[in-house]
Amino acid sequence: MAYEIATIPGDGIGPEVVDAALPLFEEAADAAGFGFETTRYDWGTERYLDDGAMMPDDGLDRLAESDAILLGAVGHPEVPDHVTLHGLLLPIRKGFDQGVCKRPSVLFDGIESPLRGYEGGDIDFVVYRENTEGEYADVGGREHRGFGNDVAIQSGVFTREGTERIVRAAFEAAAEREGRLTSITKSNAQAHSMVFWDDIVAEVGEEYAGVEVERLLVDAASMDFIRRPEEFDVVVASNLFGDILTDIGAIVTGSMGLAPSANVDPDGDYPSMFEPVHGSAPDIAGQGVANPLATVLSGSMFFEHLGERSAADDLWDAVEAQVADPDAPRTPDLGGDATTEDVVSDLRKRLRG
Ligand code: GGG
Repeated sequence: MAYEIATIPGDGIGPEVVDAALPLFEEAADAAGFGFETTRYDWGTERYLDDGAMMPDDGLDRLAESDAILLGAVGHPEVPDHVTLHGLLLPIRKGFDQGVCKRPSVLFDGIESPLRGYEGGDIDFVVYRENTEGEYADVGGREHRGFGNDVAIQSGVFTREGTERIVRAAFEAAAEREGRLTSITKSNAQAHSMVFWDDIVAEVGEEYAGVEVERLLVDAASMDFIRRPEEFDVVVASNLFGDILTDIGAIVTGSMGLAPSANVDPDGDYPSMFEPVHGSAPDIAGQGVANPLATVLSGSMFFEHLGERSAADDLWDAVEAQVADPDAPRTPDLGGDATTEDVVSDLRKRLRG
């Protein structure tokens, strides 16, 4: 069996972490007895600056041939972020109906949380983020530009189908994990969309009697991700809230450089996409010190998604063992002075056992 993996290294440190992680994926696949081919798409802001588009018109058609997509990062200091995001990342998430975004936050042994008194294993939750609509819907516009009375309108879009599928995916995950689900909204202020969300959580929840449901407003949740992160198990949130909260989840578990993610089409009609949560980090791009671990863990998530459990576990376990080892190399985001390549060489040895 050979899978076809599309890679989009993208901008900034994206190519560094993707190039670092791919040989490790090969090690894990070899050991598990399967192969994969990669097709690299050099789409991103350099292309935009040359040709005026982040990806070609038939970009999605080309990606559709693959079994999964590995994305590095999107964002460039010379181009506004809404241009780069809407030119590459969001069209893939929306065009491939990747409505379920999974973002685990795990405090590994050996990693120091900025929160006092937390040790490895104390924090372990996963955020289910709605991923194709909500506050990220491209609905709105600007009028009267150039006049003093200009106006901007941006609407959120919450469909029953989109909300139900993320809520159901989160309930399923909670039923398999610790049986606790936290739904995060701002229903007190957004009395249409977010009360609709609450209604759907209540409806779907009737099918999951064993799952205990907690509801939090996003302001309280932001506080509680810091005050009591150990109490969360599965969290479900809208697109924007999920994006913001997972940065908090990443930092309380040590670093953005350790946070992986999966953008999944639950129906399997299109390839799902896997990416580190971090962005392009232009401040450290080109220095060879980007932390590749979030990308390696994202690779573990895509192997798991493809049903290759052994390769997925090998990658995850190798990262866990590395960060638990006080003598192992660490990149500067984890307090060390190692390079990306140092981390990869060490992981390669661990994968070879
Ligand atoms: N690793 C992908 C990346 O560059 N993410 C940066 C970002 O701003 N993403 C926005 C989002 O996930 O909604």
